[in-house]
Amino acid sequence: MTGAPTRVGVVAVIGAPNAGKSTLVNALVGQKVAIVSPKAQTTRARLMGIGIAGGSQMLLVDTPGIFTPHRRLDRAMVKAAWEGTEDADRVVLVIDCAAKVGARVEQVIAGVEARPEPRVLVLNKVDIADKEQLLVLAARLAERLDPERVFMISATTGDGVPELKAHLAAAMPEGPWHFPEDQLTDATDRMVAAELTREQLYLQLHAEVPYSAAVETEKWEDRKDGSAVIHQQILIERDSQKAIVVGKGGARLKAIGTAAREAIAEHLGRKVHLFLHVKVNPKWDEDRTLYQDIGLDWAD
Ligand SMILES: Nc1nc2c(ncn2[C@@H]2O[C@H](COP(=O)(O)OP(=O)(O)O)[C@@H](O)[C@H]2O)c(=O)[nH]1
Ligand SMILES: [Mg+2]
Repeated sequence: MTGAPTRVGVVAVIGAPNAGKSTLVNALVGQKVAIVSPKAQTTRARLMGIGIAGGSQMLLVDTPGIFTPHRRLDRAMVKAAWEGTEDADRVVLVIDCAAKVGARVEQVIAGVEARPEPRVLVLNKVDIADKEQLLVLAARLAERLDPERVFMISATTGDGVPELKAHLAAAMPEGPWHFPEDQLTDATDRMVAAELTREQLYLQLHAEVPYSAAVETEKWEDRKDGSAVIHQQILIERDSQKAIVVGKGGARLKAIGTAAREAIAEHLGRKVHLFLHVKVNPKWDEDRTLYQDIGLDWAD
């Protein structure tokens, strides 16, 4: 190494639900740390992914989307999203440029506009966007937000991501790294394991069921043979949802368990035995301890 200084800083990734924030955080980390689904509001808590480039360690805060909150859980999510941007060294505003700029996106833009942190504008999903529309949108938003830079990227194909990453790395203040080089996230394995199972609920269940579900890792045993035995509880609000989660002859729960087990094993790099239990608790949205488990503050 030369005597170049190390850098460390916080990058807050903010945007409307489904803009591609979690996909972008994973792309900047270079490995999957945040769960992703086509359904809006998959991300619930603030999660930090850690990206490294050119002597810089970037603490990437993946936030829940900004939207109009209704339930207590929704309020906690939106609060966590804005709090995630406080004192960030850079705020990355992610806009889905293939979608219409509707009221939800407007809400985020107005919120970012009012904040003092330096910002970078990211127009995501260029792989499916109309090029002309993209340029018009870029010009309009750049004028309004006066960002430090505008990037047009695809978080899924990786197009434009290295340029964005290099820019953010250079923008971080000098300082010693906060985490060991091989650490990719601040979430514990228990939390990531619960998130990976929750991701399967979003991918495999329809309609409202995943939104009214939570996953908790209840028990974790590391075996001598190197494998992990993990018990998780899937909390849902109604009996009728239990039938959906379990499926005919238990087929759906089995498929959820198989896919989640594979994802958790890949994350941990070792064999996993996963046991899922479905529990109906109409009031889990009002359970304070669960908020801690999923990394959210209780929002009154
Ligand atoms: N075509 C395309 N889809 C993307 C891109 N980035 C994200 N997505 C998809 O958009 C959906 C929402 O992504 P996600 O990262 O969960 O969005 P978040 O809610 O902002 O965290 C998922 O289905 C992603 O696969 C992109 O660059 N191009
Ligand atoms: Mg997300």
